[in-house]
Amino acid sequence: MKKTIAIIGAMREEIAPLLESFGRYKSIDFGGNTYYQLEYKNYTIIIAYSKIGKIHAALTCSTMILHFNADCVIFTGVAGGLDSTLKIGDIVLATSLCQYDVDISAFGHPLGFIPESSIYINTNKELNDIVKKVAKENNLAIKEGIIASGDSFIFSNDKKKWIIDNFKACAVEMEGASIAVVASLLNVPFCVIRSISDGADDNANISFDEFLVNSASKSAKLVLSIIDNMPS
Ligand code: 4EZ
Repeated sequence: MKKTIAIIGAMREEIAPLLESFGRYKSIDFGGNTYYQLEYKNYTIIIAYSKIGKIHAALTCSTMILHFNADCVIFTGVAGGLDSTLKIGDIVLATSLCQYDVDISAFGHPLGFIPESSIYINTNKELNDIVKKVAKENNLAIKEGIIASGDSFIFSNDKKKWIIDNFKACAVEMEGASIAVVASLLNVPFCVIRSISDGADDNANISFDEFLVNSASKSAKLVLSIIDNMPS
C-alpha cells in the first residue's frame, strides 16, 4: 500500500516553499483548513498549515491522521531560540516536546504535567535518524533538543529564562507539542523541525517579521530532502 506523508506548518509562510517546489497539487477544504494533496515518487503527500496555536495544530494533526490516513507526520516551521548557541536560521530537531503553559501545580503536579500523560513526549527515532543523516549529507548543522510549546509568542527575557529553567528547552513555539500529543496517542511516527527566526527576547517580534520567510524556507528545504530519503 502506498504510504501517506503529512507535512504540517502553522502559518502559510511555513508551507509555501513546499507548495512552490511541488507545483502541482489538489486542494481539499476540511474543518476550516485547506489540505494540499499530491503524489510524489511512491508516496502520497498531504500538506497543510494549521493556523497558529496548539488547538489548531491538534485539529490539523488529527485530521491528517484520521481523515487523510497519514502514516507519518513531519512538522516544519520557525521557532524562537532559547539556547544561547542558536543563531537565526539554525535548524532545531525536537528530541521531545512539552507544554510550558500547562499548570495544575495547585494539586501538587509538576509544571507541564497532565495525569495519564507525561511532561515530555519523545519524537520518533527512525525519522530523526533520517533527518540527521540528510542534514549531514547537506553539510547542515542541526541542534537536537527539547522544544517547548505554548499559546504565546515569547518576547521577553524573563519569560524566556522561566521556560529554560523549568523545561530545559532549547527552542520555543506554539504548535509542536500538539503534534506530539496527537501523533503519539494515535501511534503515528512524527518529527518536529524548526528553523530559528528570533531569540524569544525583547526584540523577537521585530526579528520574527524579518526572518520568518527565510528561516521557514530553510526548514522546508530540509523537509524536501528528507522526503527524498524516506525508505520506500
Ligand atoms: C509559533 N510561531 C510564531 C507565530 C507568530 C505572528 C503573527 C513560531 C515562533 C514562536 N513562538 C517563532 N518565534 C517564536 C517565539 N518567540 N515564541 C513563540 O509557532 C505569529
